Amino acid sequence: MENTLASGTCTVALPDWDSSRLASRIVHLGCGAFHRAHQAVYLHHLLEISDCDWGISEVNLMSASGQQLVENLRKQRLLYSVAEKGADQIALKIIGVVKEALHPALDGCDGILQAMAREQTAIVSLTVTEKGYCTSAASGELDLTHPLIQHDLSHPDMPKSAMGYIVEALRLRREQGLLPFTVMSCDNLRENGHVTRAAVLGLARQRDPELAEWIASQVTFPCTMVDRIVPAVTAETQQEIAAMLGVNDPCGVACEPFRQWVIEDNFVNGRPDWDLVGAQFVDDVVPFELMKLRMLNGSHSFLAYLGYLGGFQTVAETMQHNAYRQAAFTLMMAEQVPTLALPVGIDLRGYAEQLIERFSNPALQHRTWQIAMDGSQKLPQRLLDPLRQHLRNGTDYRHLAMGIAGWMRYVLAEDESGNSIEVVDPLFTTLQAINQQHATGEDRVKALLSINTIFGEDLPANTAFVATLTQSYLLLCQAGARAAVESLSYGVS
Ligand code: NAI
Ligand code: CS2
Repeated sequence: MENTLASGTCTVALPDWDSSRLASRIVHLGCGAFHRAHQAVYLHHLLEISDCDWGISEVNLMSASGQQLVENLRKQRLLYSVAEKGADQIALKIIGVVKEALHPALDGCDGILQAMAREQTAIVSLTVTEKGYCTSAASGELDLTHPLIQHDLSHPDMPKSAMGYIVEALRLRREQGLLPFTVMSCDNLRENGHVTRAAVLGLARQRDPELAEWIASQVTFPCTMVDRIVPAVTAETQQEIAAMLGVNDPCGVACEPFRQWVIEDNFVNGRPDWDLVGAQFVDDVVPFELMKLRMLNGSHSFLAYLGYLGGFQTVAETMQHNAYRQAAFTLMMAEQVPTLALPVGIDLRGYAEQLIERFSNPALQHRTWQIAMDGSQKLPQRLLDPLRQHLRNGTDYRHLAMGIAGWMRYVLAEDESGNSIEVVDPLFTTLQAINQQHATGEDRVKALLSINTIFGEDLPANTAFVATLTQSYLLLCQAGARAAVESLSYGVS
Protein backbone atom coordinates (compact mmCIF):
# COMPACT_ATOMS: atom_id res chain seq x y z
CA MET A 1 0.00 0.00 0.00
CA GLU A 2 2.80 2.33 1.00
CA ASN A 3 4.58 2.58 -2.38
CA THR A 4 1.60 2.84 -4.56
CA LEU A 5 0.10 5.46 -2.34
CA ALA A 6 3.22 7.54 -2.82
CA SER A 7 2.92 7.26 -6.60
CA GLY A 8 -0.86 7.05 -6.69
CA THR A 9 -3.30 9.24 -8.50
CA CYS A 10 -5.29 10.55 -5.58
CA THR A 11 -4.80 13.39 -3.14
CA VAL A 12 -5.38 11.25 -0.09
CA ALA A 13 -3.10 11.96 2.85
CA LEU A 14 -1.63 9.20 4.94
CA PRO A 15 -2.04 9.76 8.69
CA ASP A 16 0.89 11.86 9.92
CA TRP A 17 1.45 9.49 12.85
CA ASP A 18 2.47 5.86 12.88
CA SER A 19 1.26 3.09 15.09
CA SER A 20 4.09 3.65 17.59
CA ARG A 21 2.08 6.65 18.83
CA LEU A 22 -0.81 4.36 19.72
CA ALA A 23 -1.43 2.21 22.76
CA SER A 24 -3.92 -0.55 22.28
CA ARG A 25 -6.49 0.68 24.80
CA ILE A 26 -9.56 -0.54 22.93
CA VAL A 27 -10.04 -4.17 21.95
CA HIS A 28 -12.77 -4.29 19.34
CA LEU A 29 -14.62 -7.55 18.65
CA GLY A 30 -16.09 -7.68 15.12
CA CYS A 31 -13.86 -5.80 12.71
CA GLY A 32 -16.52 -5.70 10.00
CA ALA A 33 -17.45 -3.01 7.49
CA PHE A 34 -19.40 -0.92 9.97
CA HIS A 35 -16.77 -0.65 12.67
CA ARG A 36 -14.10 0.29 10.12
CA ALA A 37 -16.30 3.12 8.81
CA HIS A 38 -17.70 4.34 12.13
CA GLN A 39 -15.95 3.96 15.52
CA ALA A 40 -12.53 3.77 13.85
CA VAL A 41 -13.25 6.94 11.86
CA TYR A 42 -14.28 8.88 14.99
CA LEU A 43 -11.05 7.85 16.67
CA HIS A 44 -9.06 8.76 13.56
CA HIS A 45 -10.48 12.29 13.61
CA LEU A 46 -9.64 12.56 17.31
CA LEU A 47 -6.04 11.56 16.64
CA GLU A 48 -5.93 14.24 13.95
CA ILE A 49 -6.84 17.04 16.34
CA SER A 50 -5.32 15.91 19.63
CA ASP A 51 -2.30 14.10 21.01
CA CYS A 52 -4.39 11.23 22.36
CA ASP A 53 -2.80 7.80 22.14
CA TRP A 54 -5.86 5.55 22.00
CA GLY A 55 -5.42 2.79 19.42
CA ILE A 56 -7.52 -0.25 18.56
CA SER A 57 -6.69 -3.90 18.72
CA GLU A 58 -8.99 -5.35 16.05
CA VAL A 59 -10.34 -8.85 16.62
CA ASN A 60 -12.40 -11.05 14.33
CA LEU A 61 -13.63 -14.14 16.14
CA MET A 62 -15.40 -15.83 13.25
CA SER A 63 -15.13 -16.98 9.66
CA ALA A 64 -12.53 -17.39 6.97
CA SER A 65 -13.33 -13.92 5.62
CA GLY A 66 -12.71 -12.45 9.09
CA GLN A 67 -9.32 -14.13 9.13
CA GLN A 68 -8.55 -12.90 5.61
CA LEU A 69 -9.32 -9.35 6.67
CA VAL A 70 -6.93 -9.61 9.63
CA GLU A 71 -4.20 -10.99 7.35
CA ASN A 72 -4.77 -8.21 4.83
CA LEU A 73 -4.66 -5.50 7.49
CA ARG A 74 -1.35 -6.87 8.70
CA LYS A 75 0.00 -6.82 5.14
CA GLN A 76 -0.82 -3.14 4.69
CA ARG A 77 0.67 -1.76 7.90
CA LEU A 78 -2.78 -1.81 9.57
CA LEU A 79 -3.95 1.05 7.33
CA TYR A 80 -7.10 0.97 5.19
CA SER A 81 -9.33 3.37 3.34
CA VAL A 82 -12.86 4.64 3.83
CA ALA A 83 -14.72 6.17 0.89
CA GLU A 84 -17.52 8.51 2.01
CA LYS A 85 -19.94 8.65 -0.90
CA GLY A 86 -22.49 11.43 -1.22
CA ALA A 87 -24.95 11.62 -4.13
CA ASP A 88 -22.34 13.43 -6.21
CA GLN A 89 -19.07 13.58 -4.27
CA ILE A 90 -16.63 11.09 -2.77
CA ALA A 91 -14.12 11.77 0.00
CA LEU A 92 -11.45 9.15 0.65
CA LYS A 93 -9.61 8.79 3.97
CA ILE A 94 -6.78 6.51 5.05
CA ILE A 95 -7.52 5.42 8.58
CA GLY A 96 -4.63 5.03 11.00
CA VAL A 97 -6.03 3.87 14.33
CA VAL A 98 -5.34 0.15 14.25
CA LYS A 99 -2.55 -1.04 16.52
CA GLU A 100 -2.86 -4.76 15.87
CA ALA A 101 -5.26 -7.23 14.25
CA LEU A 102 -6.03 -10.67 15.67
CA HIS A 103 -7.96 -13.83 14.82
CA PRO A 104 -8.17 -17.08 16.85
CA ALA A 105 -6.91 -19.15 13.90
CA LEU A 106 -3.76 -16.97 13.73
CA ASP A 107 -3.22 -16.01 17.37
CA GLY A 108 -5.07 -18.67 19.33
CA CYS A 109 -7.68 -17.95 21.98
CA ASP A 110 -4.80 -17.05 24.26
CA GLY A 111 -3.52 -14.26 22.04
CA ILE A 112 -6.93 -12.62 22.10
CA LEU A 113 -7.54 -13.16 25.81
CA GLN A 114 -4.10 -11.72 26.57
CA ALA A 115 -4.92 -8.58 24.58
CA MET A 116 -8.20 -8.19 26.48
CA ALA A 117 -6.51 -8.81 29.83
CA ARG A 118 -3.59 -6.38 29.23
CA GLU A 119 -3.51 -3.66 31.86
CA GLN A 120 -3.84 -0.87 29.28
CA THR A 121 -7.06 -2.27 27.79
CA ALA A 122 -9.76 0.07 29.02
CA ILE A 123 -12.65 -0.66 26.64
CA VAL A 124 -13.86 -3.78 24.86
CA SER A 125 -16.26 -2.69 22.13
CA LEU A 126 -18.41 -4.88 19.92
CA THR A 127 -20.05 -4.96 16.49
CA VAL A 128 -20.67 -8.68 16.28
CA THR A 129 -24.16 -8.41 14.66
CA GLU A 130 -27.41 -8.98 16.52
CA LYS A 131 -26.88 -12.76 16.60
CA GLY A 132 -23.41 -12.45 18.17
CA TYR A 133 -24.92 -11.89 21.66
CA CYS A 134 -26.46 -15.41 21.69
CA THR A 135 -29.67 -14.05 23.21
CA SER A 136 -33.32 -14.60 22.45
CA ALA A 137 -34.28 -11.64 20.23
CA ALA A 138 -37.71 -11.38 21.90
CA SER A 139 -36.55 -11.39 25.55
CA GLY A 140 -32.92 -10.25 25.28
CA GLU A 141 -31.89 -13.04 27.71
CA LEU A 142 -28.85 -15.26 27.08
CA ASP A 143 -29.80 -18.49 25.31
CA LEU A 144 -28.07 -21.16 27.37
CA THR A 145 -28.89 -23.75 24.72
CA HIS A 146 -27.00 -21.81 22.03
CA PRO A 147 -24.21 -24.05 20.63
CA LEU A 148 -21.50 -21.39 21.19
CA ILE A 149 -22.63 -20.86 24.80
CA GLN A 150 -22.80 -24.62 25.39
CA HIS A 151 -19.24 -24.83 24.10
CA ASP A 152 -18.05 -21.97 26.32
CA LEU A 153 -19.64 -23.52 29.40
CA SER A 154 -17.66 -26.70 28.88
CA HIS A 155 -14.42 -24.96 27.75
CA PRO A 156 -14.46 -21.64 29.64
CA ASP A 157 -10.77 -20.87 29.10
CA MET A 158 -10.99 -21.54 25.34
CA PRO A 159 -14.14 -19.61 24.44
CA LYS A 160 -15.74 -19.20 21.04
CA SER A 161 -18.53 -16.68 21.62
CA ALA A 162 -17.95 -12.97 22.15
CA MET A 163 -19.69 -13.31 25.53
CA GLY A 164 -17.34 -16.19 26.45
CA TYR A 165 -14.26 -14.08 25.61
CA ILE A 166 -15.53 -11.16 27.70
CA VAL A 167 -16.28 -13.31 30.75
CA GLU A 168 -12.94 -15.13 30.61
CA ALA A 169 -10.96 -11.91 30.05
CA LEU A 170 -12.71 -10.26 33.02
CA ARG A 171 -11.93 -13.33 35.13
CA LEU A 172 -8.24 -13.02 34.21
CA ARG A 173 -8.23 -9.30 35.09
CA ARG A 174 -9.87 -9.95 38.43
CA GLU A 175 -7.36 -12.71 39.18
CA GLN A 176 -4.48 -10.33 38.35
CA GLY A 177 -5.95 -7.51 40.45
CA LEU A 178 -6.43 -5.23 37.42
CA LEU A 179 -9.17 -2.71 36.85
CA PRO A 180 -11.95 -4.10 34.66
CA PHE A 181 -12.69 -2.72 31.20
CA THR A 182 -15.89 -1.08 29.98
CA VAL A 183 -17.93 -3.25 27.62
CA MET A 184 -19.45 -1.09 24.87
CA SER A 185 -21.86 -2.63 22.38
CA CYS A 186 -22.25 -0.76 19.09
CA ASP A 187 -24.80 -3.14 17.58
CA ASN A 188 -28.34 -2.31 16.53
CA LEU A 189 -30.08 -3.82 19.54
CA ARG A 190 -32.56 -2.07 21.76
CA GLU A 191 -30.80 -1.05 25.00
CA ASN A 192 -27.66 -2.68 23.61
CA GLY A 193 -25.68 -2.09 26.82
CA HIS A 194 -28.37 -3.73 28.96
CA VAL A 195 -28.62 -6.72 26.60
CA THR A 196 -24.84 -7.15 26.69
CA ARG A 197 -24.79 -6.92 30.48
CA ALA A 198 -27.57 -9.51 30.80
CA ALA A 199 -25.76 -11.86 28.40
CA VAL A 200 -22.35 -11.49 30.09
CA LEU A 201 -23.82 -11.92 33.58
CA GLY A 202 -25.99 -14.81 32.38
CA LEU A 203 -22.88 -16.68 31.29
CA ALA A 204 -20.73 -15.64 34.27
CA ARG A 205 -23.38 -16.85 36.74
CA GLN A 206 -23.29 -20.31 35.20
CA ARG A 207 -19.50 -20.35 35.63
CA ASP A 208 -18.91 -18.71 38.97
CA PRO A 209 -21.44 -16.66 40.97
CA GLU A 210 -18.65 -14.68 42.69
CA LEU A 211 -17.17 -13.66 39.37
CA ALA A 212 -20.68 -12.65 38.24
CA GLU A 213 -21.06 -10.51 41.33
CA TRP A 214 -17.69 -8.83 40.73
CA ILE A 215 -18.68 -8.08 37.12
CA ALA A 216 -22.09 -6.76 38.18
CA SER A 217 -20.52 -4.32 40.63
CA GLN A 218 -17.33 -3.34 38.75
CA VAL A 219 -18.02 -3.38 35.00
CA THR A 220 -20.13 -0.88 33.07
CA PHE A 221 -22.01 -1.55 29.85
CA PRO A 222 -22.93 1.83 28.34
CA CYS A 223 -25.73 1.88 25.78
CA THR A 224 -24.92 3.50 22.44
CA MET A 225 -26.84 4.62 19.40
CA VAL A 226 -24.71 4.18 16.31
CA ASP A 227 -25.57 5.31 12.84
CA ARG A 228 -23.90 5.29 9.46
CA ILE A 229 -25.09 3.34 6.43
CA VAL A 230 -22.21 1.05 5.47
CA PRO A 231 -23.15 -1.48 2.76
CA ALA A 232 -21.22 -4.74 2.46
CA VAL A 233 -18.15 -4.29 0.31
CA THR A 234 -18.56 -5.53 -3.27
CA ALA A 235 -16.05 -6.06 -6.08
CA GLU A 236 -17.39 -2.83 -7.56
CA THR A 237 -16.65 -0.89 -4.34
CA GLN A 238 -13.13 -2.27 -4.30
CA GLN A 239 -12.57 -1.30 -7.93
CA GLU A 240 -13.85 2.20 -7.24
CA ILE A 241 -11.51 2.61 -4.27
CA ALA A 242 -8.60 1.16 -6.25
CA ALA A 243 -9.26 3.68 -9.02
CA MET A 244 -9.06 6.56 -6.53
CA LEU A 245 -6.10 5.20 -4.56
CA GLY A 246 -4.16 3.77 -7.45
CA VAL A 247 -3.80 0.57 -5.45
CA ASN A 248 -6.03 -2.27 -4.33
CA ASP A 249 -7.19 -2.08 -0.75
CA PRO A 250 -8.97 -5.30 0.23
CA CYS A 251 -9.78 -3.74 3.64
CA GLY A 252 -11.38 -0.60 2.18
CA VAL A 253 -15.03 0.23 2.79
CA ALA A 254 -17.54 2.65 1.30
CA CYS A 255 -20.25 4.43 3.27
CA GLU A 256 -22.48 7.48 3.31
CA PRO A 257 -21.10 10.85 4.52
CA PHE A 258 -23.55 10.98 7.48
CA ARG A 259 -22.44 9.60 10.85
CA GLN A 260 -23.91 9.78 14.34
CA TRP A 261 -22.94 8.32 17.70
CA VAL A 262 -24.78 8.88 20.97
CA ILE A 263 -23.08 7.28 23.97
CA GLU A 264 -24.10 6.83 27.60
CA ASP A 265 -21.25 8.40 29.55
CA ASN A 266 -20.55 5.50 31.87
CA PHE A 267 -16.97 4.22 31.54
CA VAL A 268 -15.04 2.55 34.37
CA ASN A 269 -11.51 2.88 33.07
CA GLY A 270 -11.34 6.06 30.96
CA ARG A 271 -12.43 6.81 27.41
CA PRO A 272 -11.39 8.95 24.43
CA ASP A 273 -12.98 12.39 24.08
CA TRP A 274 -15.10 11.30 21.13
CA ASP A 275 -17.32 14.34 21.75
CA LEU A 276 -14.53 16.54 20.32
CA VAL A 277 -15.21 14.94 16.93
CA GLY A 278 -18.99 14.87 16.86
CA ALA A 279 -20.11 12.09 19.22
CA GLN A 280 -22.64 13.01 21.87
CA PHE A 281 -22.34 11.86 25.50
CA VAL A 282 -25.70 11.69 27.27
CA ASP A 283 -27.11 10.24 30.49
CA ASP A 284 -29.81 8.22 28.75
CA VAL A 285 -29.32 6.84 25.23
CA VAL A 286 -32.44 4.71 25.13
CA PRO A 287 -34.76 7.34 23.55
CA PHE A 288 -32.18 7.93 20.78
CA GLU A 289 -31.73 4.19 20.22
CA LEU A 290 -35.46 3.65 19.91
CA MET A 291 -35.76 6.57 17.50
CA LYS A 292 -33.05 5.14 15.26
CA LEU A 293 -34.08 1.48 15.50
CA ARG A 294 -37.73 2.22 14.73
CA MET A 295 -37.49 5.09 12.23
CA LEU A 296 -34.31 4.14 10.35
CA ASN A 297 -33.97 0.40 10.83
CA GLY A 298 -37.74 -0.29 10.92
CA SER A 299 -38.28 1.38 7.58
CA HIS A 300 -35.06 -0.17 6.22
CA SER A 301 -36.44 -3.66 6.97
CA PHE A 302 -39.84 -2.72 5.50
CA LEU A 303 -38.10 -1.52 2.30
CA ALA A 304 -35.79 -4.54 2.25
CA TYR A 305 -38.48 -7.26 2.34
CA LEU A 306 -41.10 -5.52 0.23
CA GLY A 307 -38.48 -3.94 -2.03
CA TYR A 308 -36.73 -7.24 -2.71
CA LEU A 309 -40.06 -8.95 -3.43
CA GLY A 310 -41.02 -6.00 -5.66
CA GLY A 311 -37.92 -6.66 -7.78
CA PHE A 312 -35.65 -3.88 -6.42
CA GLN A 313 -31.99 -4.70 -5.84
CA THR A 314 -31.02 -1.70 -3.72
CA VAL A 315 -32.65 0.67 -1.24
CA ALA A 316 -31.97 3.65 -3.52
CA GLU A 317 -33.75 1.87 -6.40
CA THR A 318 -36.71 1.07 -4.13
CA MET A 319 -36.92 4.71 -3.08
CA GLN A 320 -37.39 5.80 -6.67
CA HIS A 321 -40.78 4.12 -6.62
CA ASN A 322 -43.26 6.68 -5.33
CA ALA A 323 -45.46 4.27 -3.34
CA TYR A 324 -42.47 2.82 -1.48
CA ARG A 325 -41.02 6.23 -0.69
CA GLN A 326 -44.41 7.42 0.57
CA ALA A 327 -44.94 4.22 2.57
CA ALA A 328 -41.50 4.52 4.24
CA PHE A 329 -42.24 8.12 5.24
CA THR A 330 -45.74 7.27 6.52
CA LEU A 331 -44.40 4.28 8.44
CA MET A 332 -41.94 6.59 10.18
CA MET A 333 -44.26 9.52 10.86
CA ALA A 334 -47.62 7.83 11.48
CA GLU A 335 -46.60 4.54 13.08
CA GLN A 336 -43.11 4.91 14.59
CA VAL A 337 -43.02 8.53 15.82
CA PRO A 338 -46.13 8.10 18.05
CA THR A 339 -44.30 5.30 19.91
CA LEU A 340 -41.30 7.51 20.80
CA ALA A 341 -40.59 9.93 23.64
CA LEU A 342 -37.56 12.07 22.78
CA PRO A 343 -36.04 14.94 24.75
CA VAL A 344 -37.49 18.33 23.83
CA GLY A 345 -35.93 19.92 20.76
CA ILE A 346 -35.48 16.78 18.65
CA ASP A 347 -37.14 17.38 15.29
CA LEU A 348 -38.51 13.98 14.29
CA ARG A 349 -40.05 15.21 11.06
CA GLY A 350 -36.68 16.67 10.04
CA TYR A 351 -35.09 13.34 11.00
CA ALA A 352 -37.60 11.40 8.83
CA GLU A 353 -37.01 13.73 5.86
CA GLN A 354 -33.27 13.31 6.23
CA LEU A 355 -33.69 9.51 6.31
CA ILE A 356 -35.66 9.59 3.06
CA GLU A 357 -32.81 11.53 1.51
CA ARG A 358 -30.14 9.18 2.93
CA PHE A 359 -32.01 6.09 1.70
CA SER A 360 -32.24 7.70 -1.76
CA ASN A 361 -28.45 8.19 -2.09
CA PRO A 362 -27.78 6.52 -5.47
CA ALA A 363 -24.05 6.18 -4.78
CA LEU A 364 -24.54 3.64 -1.99
CA GLN A 365 -25.80 0.47 -3.67
CA HIS A 366 -27.11 -0.89 -0.38
CA ARG A 367 -28.67 -4.21 -1.30
CA THR A 368 -32.18 -5.02 -0.08
CA TRP A 369 -30.93 -8.61 0.25
CA GLN A 370 -28.25 -7.53 2.75
CA ILE A 371 -30.70 -5.71 5.02
CA ALA A 372 -33.17 -8.61 4.76
CA MET A 373 -30.55 -10.88 6.36
CA ASP A 374 -31.00 -12.14 9.94
CA GLY A 375 -34.62 -10.94 10.11
CA SER A 376 -35.36 -13.19 13.09
CA GLN A 377 -32.87 -11.09 15.09
CA LYS A 378 -34.06 -7.72 13.77
CA LEU A 379 -37.88 -7.77 13.70
CA PRO A 380 -38.47 -7.44 17.48
CA GLN A 381 -36.67 -4.13 17.99
CA ARG A 382 -37.59 -2.67 14.58
CA LEU A 383 -41.23 -3.61 14.04
CA LEU A 384 -42.65 -5.67 16.92
CA ASP A 385 -41.96 -3.39 19.91
CA PRO A 386 -43.73 -0.41 18.31
CA LEU A 387 -46.53 -2.71 17.14
CA ARG A 388 -47.17 -3.77 20.75
CA GLN A 389 -47.59 -0.13 21.65
CA HIS A 390 -50.25 0.30 18.95
CA LEU A 391 -52.04 -2.79 20.18
CA ARG A 392 -52.12 -1.32 23.68
CA ASN A 393 -53.34 2.06 22.42
CA GLY A 394 -55.77 0.77 19.80
CA THR A 395 -54.03 2.80 17.07
CA ASP A 396 -53.32 2.03 13.42
CA TYR A 397 -50.34 -0.20 12.51
CA ARG A 398 -51.02 -1.28 8.93
CA HIS A 399 -47.52 -0.43 7.63
CA LEU A 400 -45.91 -2.37 10.48
CA ALA A 401 -48.18 -5.33 9.73
CA MET A 402 -47.27 -5.17 6.03
CA GLY A 403 -43.56 -5.08 6.92
CA ILE A 404 -43.96 -8.24 9.05
CA ALA A 405 -45.99 -9.88 6.26
CA GLY A 406 -43.12 -8.93 3.92
CA TRP A 407 -40.69 -10.86 6.13
CA MET A 408 -43.06 -13.88 6.22
CA ARG A 409 -43.31 -13.90 2.43
CA TYR A 410 -39.56 -13.31 1.96
CA VAL A 411 -38.48 -16.23 4.16
CA LEU A 412 -40.49 -18.57 1.94
CA ALA A 413 -37.24 -18.37 -0.06
CA GLU A 414 -38.96 -17.97 -3.43
CA ASP A 415 -39.56 -14.63 -5.16
CA GLU A 416 -42.64 -13.53 -7.09
CA SER A 417 -41.28 -15.01 -10.32
CA GLY A 418 -40.54 -18.39 -8.73
CA ASN A 419 -36.76 -17.81 -8.42
CA SER A 420 -35.15 -18.95 -5.20
CA ILE A 421 -34.06 -16.40 -2.61
CA GLU A 422 -30.93 -17.05 -0.57
CA VAL A 423 -32.34 -16.53 2.91
CA VAL A 424 -29.59 -15.98 5.50
CA ASP A 425 -30.78 -16.29 9.08
CA PRO A 426 -29.64 -18.12 12.22
CA LEU A 427 -33.15 -19.64 12.43
CA PHE A 428 -33.02 -20.86 8.84
CA THR A 429 -33.59 -24.52 9.78
CA THR A 430 -36.76 -23.62 11.68
CA LEU A 431 -37.93 -21.43 8.79
CA GLN A 432 -37.22 -24.19 6.30
CA ALA A 433 -39.26 -26.70 8.32
CA ILE A 434 -42.19 -24.25 8.32
CA ASN A 435 -41.80 -23.67 4.57
CA GLN A 436 -42.09 -27.40 3.98
CA GLN A 437 -45.21 -27.85 6.10
CA HIS A 438 -46.99 -24.54 5.62
CA ALA A 439 -46.05 -22.89 2.34
CA THR A 440 -49.21 -20.79 2.00
CA GLY A 441 -52.15 -19.15 3.67
CA GLU A 442 -53.35 -18.55 7.17
CA ASP A 443 -51.60 -21.63 8.56
CA ARG A 444 -48.25 -20.27 7.44
CA VAL A 445 -48.82 -17.02 9.33
CA LYS A 446 -49.76 -18.99 12.45
CA ALA A 447 -46.75 -21.31 12.15
CA LEU A 448 -44.31 -18.40 11.80
CA LEU A 449 -45.96 -16.54 14.68
CA SER A 450 -45.34 -19.54 16.89
CA ILE A 451 -41.55 -18.90 16.84
CA ASN A 452 -41.56 -17.41 20.31
CA THR A 453 -37.95 -16.16 20.30
CA ILE A 454 -39.20 -13.67 17.70
CA PHE A 455 -42.87 -13.03 18.52
CA GLY A 456 -43.05 -13.91 22.23
CA GLU A 457 -46.25 -15.44 23.63
CA ASP A 458 -48.39 -12.31 23.45
CA LEU A 459 -48.51 -11.55 19.71
CA PRO A 460 -49.76 -14.95 18.49
CA ALA A 461 -52.45 -14.77 21.19
CA ASN A 462 -53.75 -11.38 20.02
CA THR A 463 -56.61 -12.23 17.66
CA ALA A 464 -57.03 -8.71 16.25
CA PHE A 465 -53.33 -8.57 15.35
CA VAL A 466 -53.33 -12.08 13.87
CA ALA A 467 -56.33 -11.14 11.69
CA THR A 468 -54.72 -7.91 10.42
CA LEU A 469 -51.41 -9.63 9.74
CA THR A 470 -53.09 -12.53 7.93
CA GLN A 471 -55.03 -10.07 5.75
CA SER A 472 -51.83 -8.22 4.85
CA TYR A 473 -50.03 -11.48 4.14
CA LEU A 474 -52.79 -12.83 1.88
CA LEU A 475 -52.97 -9.55 -0.03
CA LEU A 476 -49.21 -9.56 -0.48
CA CYS A 477 -49.26 -13.11 -1.84
CA GLN A 478 -52.21 -12.49 -4.16
CA ALA A 479 -51.39 -9.04 -5.49
CA GLY A 480 -47.60 -8.94 -5.19
CA ALA A 481 -45.39 -6.57 -3.21
CA ARG A 482 -45.73 -3.48 -5.38
CA ALA A 483 -49.53 -3.59 -5.32
CA ALA A 484 -49.53 -4.35 -1.59
CA VAL A 485 -47.37 -1.28 -0.91
CA GLU A 486 -49.59 0.82 -3.18
CA SER A 487 -52.61 -0.36 -1.20
CA LEU A 488 -51.21 1.35 1.90
CA SER A 489 -52.09 4.52 0.10
CA TYR A 490 -52.99 6.92 2.91
CA GLY A 491 -50.03 9.18 3.42
CA VAL A 492 -48.50 11.82 5.62
CA SER A 493 -47.39 14.76 3.57
P1 NAI B 1 -20.01 -7.31 8.62
O1 NAI B 1 -20.64 -8.55 8.10
O2 NAI B 1 -19.12 -6.53 7.76
O3 NAI B 1 -19.23 -7.65 9.95
C1 NAI B 1 -19.78 -8.45 10.94
C2 NAI B 1 -18.73 -8.70 12.02
O4 NAI B 1 -19.33 -9.45 13.05
C3 NAI B 1 -17.54 -9.50 11.51
O5 NAI B 1 -16.39 -8.99 12.12
C4 NAI B 1 -17.83 -10.92 12.01
O6 NAI B 1 -16.64 -11.63 12.26
C5 NAI B 1 -18.56 -10.63 13.30
N1 NAI B 1 -19.48 -11.69 13.70
C6 NAI B 1 -20.51 -12.20 12.99
N2 NAI B 1 -21.16 -13.14 13.71
C7 NAI B 1 -20.51 -13.21 14.89
C8 NAI B 1 -20.69 -14.00 16.06
N3 NAI B 1 -21.68 -14.89 16.15
N4 NAI B 1 -19.83 -13.81 17.08
C9 NAI B 1 -18.82 -12.93 17.01
N5 NAI B 1 -18.59 -12.16 15.93
C10 NAI B 1 -19.44 -12.30 14.89
O7 NAI B 1 -21.25 -6.42 9.13
P2 NAI B 1 -21.23 -4.87 9.52
O8 NAI B 1 -21.72 -4.07 8.39
O9 NAI B 1 -19.93 -4.55 10.11
O10 NAI B 1 -22.36 -4.81 10.62
C11 NAI B 1 -22.17 -5.42 11.87
C12 NAI B 1 -23.19 -4.88 12.84
O11 NAI B 1 -22.95 -3.48 13.06
C13 NAI B 1 -24.65 -4.93 12.37
O12 NAI B 1 -25.21 -6.19 12.60
C14 NAI B 1 -25.28 -3.86 13.22
O13 NAI B 1 -25.64 -4.36 14.48
C15 NAI B 1 -24.17 -2.84 13.39
N6 NAI B 1 -24.38 -1.70 12.49
C16 NAI B 1 -24.15 -1.81 11.13
C17 NAI B 1 -24.37 -0.74 10.30
C18 NAI B 1 -24.20 -0.84 8.82
O14 NAI B 1 -24.73 0.03 8.09
N7 NAI B 1 -23.48 -1.80 8.28
C19 NAI B 1 -24.76 0.56 10.86
C20 NAI B 1 -25.07 0.55 12.28
C21 NAI B 1 -24.83 -0.55 13.04
C1 CS2 C 1 -29.47 -2.03 8.22
C2 CS2 C 1 -28.49 -1.34 9.14
O1 CS2 C 1 -28.39 -4.03 7.63
C3 CS2 C 1 -29.34 -3.54 8.25
O2 CS2 C 1 -30.15 -4.22 8.84
O3 CS2 C 1 -30.75 -1.63 8.55
O4 CS2 C 1 -27.26 -1.94 9.19
C4 CS2 C 1 -28.34 0.16 8.80
O5 CS2 C 1 -27.65 0.32 7.58
C5 CS2 C 1 -27.62 0.89 9.88
O6 CS2 C 1 -28.20 0.66 11.11
C6 CS2 C 1 -27.50 2.38 9.62
O7 CS2 C 1 -26.92 2.99 10.72
